[in-house]
Amino acid sequence: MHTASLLTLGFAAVAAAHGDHSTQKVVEGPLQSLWYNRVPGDDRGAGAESVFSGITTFGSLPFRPCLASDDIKYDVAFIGAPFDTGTSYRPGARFGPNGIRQGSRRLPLIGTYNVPLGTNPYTSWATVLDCGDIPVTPYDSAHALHQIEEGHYRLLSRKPSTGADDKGPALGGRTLPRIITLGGDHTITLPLLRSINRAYGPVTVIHFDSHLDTWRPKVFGGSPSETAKINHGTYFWYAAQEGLLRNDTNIHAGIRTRLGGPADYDDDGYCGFEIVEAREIDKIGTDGIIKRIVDRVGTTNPVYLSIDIDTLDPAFAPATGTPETGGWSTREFRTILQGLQDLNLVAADLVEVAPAYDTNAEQTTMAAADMLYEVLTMMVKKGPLGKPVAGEL
Ligand SMILES: [Mn+2]
Repeated sequence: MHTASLLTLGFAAVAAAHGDHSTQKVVEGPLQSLWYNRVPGDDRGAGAESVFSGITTFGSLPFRPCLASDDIKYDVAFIGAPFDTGTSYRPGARFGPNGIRQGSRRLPLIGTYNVPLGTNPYTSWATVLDCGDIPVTPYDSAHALHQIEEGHYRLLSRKPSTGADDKGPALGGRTLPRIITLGGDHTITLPLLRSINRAYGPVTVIHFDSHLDTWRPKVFGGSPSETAKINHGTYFWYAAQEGLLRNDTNIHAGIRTRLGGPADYDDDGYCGFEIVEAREIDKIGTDGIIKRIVDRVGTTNPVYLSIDIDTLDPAFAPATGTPETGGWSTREFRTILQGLQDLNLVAADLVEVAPAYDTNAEQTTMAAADMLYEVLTMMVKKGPLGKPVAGEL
């Protein structure tokens, strides 16, 4: 008798012994350790695969096709926006969502408890999912931005898993889930803020970047068309024009770009941002950077957090569209992010990861994943939003 037949007979015998006549497979026996290839300390649910096998999701979180069904509920959702037709130098950020997921594979190994923040974002109250990517055309930027806004709003506007029936004290608002978007070049933040605006009205923005991104369209090559005017250096100018930013509460941090001239800062003030230069860390340290941000944005305003991976020095994150030397280390940036744990973060993005320029050690995508792990942990530590929404919902 063949080995395969012996195995089949053995399997049937086990099923019969348990009186199980259903089609469900019996998960026991000598091969179980082969079917569930997990390492000790992996605290994800039963059935999870080892961190180096299976389909890649952010931090090995469960994948659900959230855009296909409003019945899928979550408290925090990761979604990709694979768009890079707004780049001015190196393209390739359309592969950012895929790259960040690959760089995040190791997150659950050993355990997911965040020591500095004292929270485990995987095993606390929140349902956290990877919802895949928004379908984005590479041929038509204007249409792509529309796709990103509508895809994001579809995820943002449904009831969360937890606290869905909690009513805010005013405006008939209700609790919303939080969305973390994997870019994509930085242009995507404009449609993401348009979606946020529909739910919350104008929000406070914390913008980590080496560049201002508030430039008037004329700065970028004469703007041959309306579509070309909206790109990864001008989107905040448009966001300000459209009233998406809450006045006098916004801040850039990590800035160290060259300028067309000092007048660029005038435009920036017009857009409602304060500026923390990257080099300020040498004088005021991470505590000083954190204080400047928290003093500016407050702890009650709904805050949108946008992280350009080029905030980090190219020594730590070389795989990005427009790298600038003189940036923070991954240690410094993680400490700064952890210092924002008391803020009212409603959504976030991490953009400009272009994996084709990375090292074989996945240096940039690993850094990006770790920054988002800090963001996820802060959101979970803060608890359900429980705030009224002032927009169309
Ligand atoms: Mn940038």
